[in-house]
Amino acid sequence: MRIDIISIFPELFEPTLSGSMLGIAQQKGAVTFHVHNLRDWAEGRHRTTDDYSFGGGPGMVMKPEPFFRAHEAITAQDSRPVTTVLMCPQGELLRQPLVEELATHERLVVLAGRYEGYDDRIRSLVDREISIGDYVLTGGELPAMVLIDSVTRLLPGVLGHDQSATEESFSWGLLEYPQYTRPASFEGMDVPEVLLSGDHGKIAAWRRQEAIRRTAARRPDILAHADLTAEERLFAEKTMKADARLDER
Ligand code: 9D3
Repeated sequence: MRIDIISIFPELFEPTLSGSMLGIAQQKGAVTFHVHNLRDWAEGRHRTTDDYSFGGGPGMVMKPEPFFRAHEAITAQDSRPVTTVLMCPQGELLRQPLVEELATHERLVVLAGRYEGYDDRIRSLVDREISIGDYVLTGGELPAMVLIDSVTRLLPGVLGHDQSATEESFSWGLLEYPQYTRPASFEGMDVPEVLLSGDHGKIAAWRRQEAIRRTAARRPDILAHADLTAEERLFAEKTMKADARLDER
């Protein structure tokens, strides 16, 4: 996969893209990153990329022309078809199924802006608008890096085999079960006995039960879509009611 990023702060990306997982993914040939400075396509002595909002109002708006010129030039650098993503607070929420979909494309062009917003005509260049969550950041750079990290780790050859297996267990649609390492006893807190038993059947059953318990307590929203047996559903409802009673005390 080839990933192009267009930003007015290209230098912010360098440490993330050269750092451990993303740097290794690039060395392995699974992905290439090309970071572009939007200002290179801006006009005038000041290379301005923003302007006042027609109709008035606070905050500056990103001008369309630099994005259109940049997008055309970058698209032409490689013959493979591009999928263009705009990082913006109004976009679709980034969740794992969307990450998996993005990982199937040959080229991504990621637009990461600053200021209050984009001239709306920029959206005509874009295939998907994506937000990373309902909180206010100062720009689209960190969201772009989150997206790139989550997509790159799924590319063929980037993850080891055991990690791909872990991935499958996540697609149970449950949160992770509690994990422990040595020492077996620490400051009066003991590792659950079943994990020391060597009984792999019992261990797998305990982990699944604890994953359900945790998901019921912390993310009832995802539990609703999880793939549970009828018996497991009953257990989930029981633990939710027990927790509700604890909360009342
Ligand atoms: C008038 C309201 N504006 C400020 C409160 C809207 C606004 C504009 C630009 C809010 C944040 C930003 C900068 N953020 C992003 O560009 C962004 C973002 C985010 O803030 N949260 C989660 N995902 C994303 S993707 C891009």
